This record gives sequence, structure tokens and C-alpha cells, in this order.
Amino acid sequence: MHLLNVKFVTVILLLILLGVLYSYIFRAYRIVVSFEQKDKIPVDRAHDSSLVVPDQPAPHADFRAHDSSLVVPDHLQYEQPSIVKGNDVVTVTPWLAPVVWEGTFNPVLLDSIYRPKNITIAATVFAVGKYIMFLRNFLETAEQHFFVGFRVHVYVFTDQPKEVPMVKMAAGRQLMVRSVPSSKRWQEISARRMEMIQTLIEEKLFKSTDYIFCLDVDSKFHGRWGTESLGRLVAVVHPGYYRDKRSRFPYERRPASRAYIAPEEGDFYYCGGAFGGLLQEVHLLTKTCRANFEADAQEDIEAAWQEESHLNRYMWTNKPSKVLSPEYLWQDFKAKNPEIQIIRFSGVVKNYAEIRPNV
Ligand code: UD2
Repeated sequence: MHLLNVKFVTVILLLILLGVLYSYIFRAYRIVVSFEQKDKIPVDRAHDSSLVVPDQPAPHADFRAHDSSLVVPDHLQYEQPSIVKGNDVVTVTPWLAPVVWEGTFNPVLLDSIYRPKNITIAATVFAVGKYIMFLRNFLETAEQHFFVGFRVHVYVFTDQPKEVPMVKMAAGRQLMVRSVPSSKRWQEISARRMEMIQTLIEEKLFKSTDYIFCLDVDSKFHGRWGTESLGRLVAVVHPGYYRDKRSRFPYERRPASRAYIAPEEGDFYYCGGAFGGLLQEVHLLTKTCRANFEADAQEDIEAAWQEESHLNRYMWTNKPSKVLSPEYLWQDFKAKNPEIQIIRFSGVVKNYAEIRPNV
């Protein structure tokens, strides 16, 4: 009887031990499986590439995954920020976005972080009518300075596809040409870029591209423009106004326009000639600016600086996650200010009367 009890207890203990071993092995197996599944997510497009617009529930909304956008309430009153103090540069905005100046970053370090991510960067440039004359210089200097060593796809929008110069491009870099209609008004050519960039993203880029920069063609590169400029939403401070009081910025000042900003409002005056960021962010920006521009047009109002005014209004509420200093879009006719150590990209001198279809 006693011996039977001992046998019975031993069997029970053995069964418990087997149970523990089984669940341990099974758990370990499940962990390995989940690692394998995770590894299958492509690293090159691992950040969210969905095109979610406001008012639609975000995917995984149940995770309280507020996106990382920096949206502030309209008409919030606060002191005007600045990117310079005397001859010193300010390297962070009041919403803690970096302001990129020469000396604030290590290009070798940043490139080595981004290279394994295998990213694709798109650039858009419009060369309509006589502006085609600027294209060669833009493309050739981009080859020398714009994301050298990275996969870059340049999209040229033009009404003269046959006139697009054949520029030799390095491995991994491509030029794509899209036909667009001409216009009798330069304001329309400039402003409709928002609509065409929105369409390009929707039709072509969203599966293949990580970041996009939208640039003016009457410009050229002089120095490095690379991974230091990557961010969720990226704006460039205009070289003409960064020492001015905001009441003097050329924002749209008529309340009837959707681009209106009051004299005591706004952060910086940003360039219409260079902006960018993650694909889905630029999609939302272009879609919003286009919709506001068109709604204004329905009411016979055109903002003072067309899409640039709408871009400034957008960036006032939707703060950029990275601000590029005026090194990233200088103007050739302007002497270099003391805080500008390097000019990376600048607008060339042009004769407006000669090159624009209207005055
Ligand atoms: C500023 C902005 C520009 C735009 C404009 C307001 C900068 C450096 N520039 O420059 O981006 O916001 O104000 O509308 O911030 N284009 C053509 N053909 C034309 C006219 C324009 O292709 O006949 C394209 C071209 O890519 C050009 C761009 O539109 O670079 C902007 O036109 P702009 O350079 O004449 O505008 P601008 O100098 O007033």
C-alpha cells in the first residue's frame, strides 16, 4: 500500500514536470516564430506609409497611437521665436524642433544611420515655359550635392519633355519626366504644383518612396544637402525675413483668405521654394494647401504669394518637426550674412519680365 502511494505520487510529479517542460518549450517556440514574423517587415518602408487624412480613424487607434504631428490650436498667442540672436544662431524652436545650421550635425554619423535603412528620396521640380532654361544647372548641381550616395528619384514636371537635358546620373539615381500643361499666369504654374505633387504621391510614390522634397527650379546647389535634412515635416526659413518682426512677414493678411495670418501670429516666414518630409506628411500638406487655394479661388481670392502663403498658414498650425536654416535656400543677389557659414542651395538671379508669361 505504502509502495503504491509512492509510485502514484511519482507519476503525478512526473506529469507535472512534463507539463511545465511542454509549456516552456511551446512558449519559447512562439517567441521564435514572432521574431521570424517581425523580420519579414521590410526595413526600407518600415515607417507608416499609409495616407491617412484627419477625420479618418488612424490604423491601430486602439493603441492610443497619437501620431507624432505637432498640431497647435489656431490663434494661440505666444512670443515670436527667432533663429538668430545677434550673430549667434538658435538651434531649436520653442516646440523643440531642431534648426539645422552648419556645425549642428555630423554628416558621417547621420549618413551611417540612414544608409542601412535603404531609403528612397524623391525630389520634384517644375520647369514650365521659359523656366526650362534653369533645369540643367539644377540637375547637374543636384548630382554633386543632393543626397550623394543615396537612392534619389527626381521628377521633372514640364510642358516641353523633349527639352529636358540628358544629365548623367550616378547609380541608384533616376530622372523621371511628367508632362504638364503650360499656363498664361505664372501664379497658376507655381500654385498648381501642390495639386500635381499630391497626385504624383497618390498615383506613383506611396509604395516606393520614403521622403520627398519639393524644390524651385531657378536654383542650384552649392554645398551638401543630405540626411541632416530628413524629418517628418521639414520647412526652410526664408532668407529674406528671418531678422524681421513677424508683423512684417509677407503672409496673406486678408481675413477672407484661408491663408490669413494676423500680424501678431506666426513663427517664421518659410520658403515656398523648398519643403519636404515623409511622404504621407507632404501628401497631407499638399492636399490641404491645394484644397484651401481652390476654395479661395471659388470666392475670387488669391493669396498674396499663392501656395507659399498657404504653406505658411499650414506650417503655423502644423509645426515642422525639423527647420532648415536659410543655408538651405539663399538668394544669389543677397550678400552672405555673418551667421551663414555655408550656402547649400540658392535661387539664381533672374529677370522676371523676361522669363514669366505675365507680369
Ligand atoms: C517664391 C517662391 C516660390 C513660390 C512663389 C510664389 C522661393 C525661393 N520661391 O518665388 O516657390 O512660392 O514665391 O508663388 O521661396 N515656374 C515655372 N514656370 C513659370 C513660373 C514658375 O516653371 O513660368 C515654377 C518654377 O519651378 C519656379 C517656381 O514655379 O521655380 C516658382 O516660381 P518663381 O520662382 O517665379 O517664384 P518666386 O521667385 O516669386
